Amino acid sequence: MKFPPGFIWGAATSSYQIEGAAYHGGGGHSIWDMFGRHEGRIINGDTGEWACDHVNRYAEDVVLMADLGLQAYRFSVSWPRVLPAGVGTINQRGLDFYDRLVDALLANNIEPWLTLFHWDFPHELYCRGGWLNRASADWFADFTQIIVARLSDRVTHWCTLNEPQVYIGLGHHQGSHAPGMPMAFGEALRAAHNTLLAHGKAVQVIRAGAHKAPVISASHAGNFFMPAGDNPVDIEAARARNFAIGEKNFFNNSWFSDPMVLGNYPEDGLELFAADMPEIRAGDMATICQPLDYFGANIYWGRYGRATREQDFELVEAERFARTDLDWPVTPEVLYWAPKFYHQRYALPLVVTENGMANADAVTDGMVDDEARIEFMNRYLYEYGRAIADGVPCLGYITWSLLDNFEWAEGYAKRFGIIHVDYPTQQRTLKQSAHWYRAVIADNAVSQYQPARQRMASA
Ligand code: IFM
Repeated sequence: MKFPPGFIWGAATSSYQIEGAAYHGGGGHSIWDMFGRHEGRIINGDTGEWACDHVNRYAEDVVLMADLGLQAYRFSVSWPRVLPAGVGTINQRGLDFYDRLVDALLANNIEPWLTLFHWDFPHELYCRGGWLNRASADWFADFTQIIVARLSDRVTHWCTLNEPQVYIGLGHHQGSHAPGMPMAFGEALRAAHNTLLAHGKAVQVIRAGAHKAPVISASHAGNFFMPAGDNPVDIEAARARNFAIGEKNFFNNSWFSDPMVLGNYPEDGLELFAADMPEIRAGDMATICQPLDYFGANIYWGRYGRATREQDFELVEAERFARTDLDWPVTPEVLYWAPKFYHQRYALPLVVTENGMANADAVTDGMVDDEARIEFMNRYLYEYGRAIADGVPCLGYITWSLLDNFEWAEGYAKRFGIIHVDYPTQQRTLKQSAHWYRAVIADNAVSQYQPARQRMASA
C-alpha cells in the first residue's frame, strides 16, 4: 500500500511526559506536578519529575529521530516552563530550550510540529480559577504570542490544544487526571467553553503574528464507532453515532470540534446540556471558529455496531479483539472509518496526530522485541492507506510515541514508545518497531501484515 507523495511521517511526545519538571529549570509548577503529590492518584506514586530527562538529552533524542528518518516531530511546549506564573515574567532558560530544540530538529531535516497545550496547565493560574476563569482564554493567547514571537521564524506547524475531550472530561469532570476536580457538569462545560475560546484566540494570534505561513489545527480524541459490515445502513448508523451526543460527558466527536470547525455547538448536545450550559456571549462562536488547515485526530481504537430497526446504533460484542497493555482493543479499521467520517463532516484534510499502543516491552540482549506493536502499526496503517485510496485527503501519520514516557495516571507502567527508555539509567534502545517504522518511512508504503518469520523469509 503506497502512500501519496509528500505524505508526512512523524512521531509525537508531550512536554510533561518526557522533559522532566519545568521547576528544575527555572519554570513554575504545573497542575500535574501538584496532582502527583496527592497519594494514590498516580500508579506507583510516579510523577513527571524526571521522566525521560529530555530537557537535558534532547540533542541525543533528535539524533535518534534523524536515524529513523522522521520527517516531523510533534512535541508540546510546557506553559509553566516558559511562564512560571502562567502570565508575566518569562523564564528565558525555558524559552531557550525550545529554541535549541527547534534548531536541532531543523538541522536534521525534521519539521517541528509544535503543540501549545498538552495538559501541563500552570498551577498559579489554576489557583486563579484555571479554565473556569474566562480570562484563561486571554492568558493562553498571551502565552501563544510569546511562543509565536520567538519560534515562528522557524516553526510553521501549530496545534493549539491536545485532546480537550480528555483534559476537560478526565481532569475537570471525572477528576481522574489533573487538576483532579470532579466538577459538576455545568462547571466542566464552562471550562470547556473557555478552552475553546483559548483555541480561537490562539489561532488569531498565530495568523496575525507568524513570520512564516502557518499550518494550524487542534488534536481531537473521542469514542469512535465503526460499522460491523459494509451494509450502507450500518455505515450510515455508525457515522451518525460518531457525532451524536447522547450522554452527559465529553468523550464524543463533536462537542469541541463542531464549534472549532463549523462554528456551532451540536444541536443534540445543546438540547441535552441545556440546563447546564454556561453563558455564551455574542461573538464567542465566531472567535472559536477560525479557519484551520487540517483536522488533527488522535485515533487508537473504536467499537463496532450495527443499525437497529429504530435507526439506532447497537454495539456488537468486542471480545474477539486482542488488547493492548492498557486494555484497549486492537481495532485497525478505526483508521479506515475515522478519517472517512471526520472528512465527511468537516471537509478538511486529515492528519492522524497520534496512534500507537502500550505494550509490556523489555530489553533482552540489547533488543526489544515488540512484534505486537509492529503488527498493530502495520494493520492500522494498512487501513489508513485504504481510506486514502478511497479518496480521503490525509496528509500524514504521527505515531504515539517516540519514547516510552509518563503515561499520566498510569505513571511509567505503560510503555507507548517505539524507543525504549530505561528510566534509572535513561538509556534509550530502539525497539524492533522503530526499525520497522524506519523502513516504512523510507518506502512511503506498508504491505499487508506478515508475522516476523514470514517477513524475514520473504525479504
Ligand atoms: O499519552 C497519551 C497522550 O498524552 C494523549 N493521547 C493519548 C496518549 C496515550 O494514552
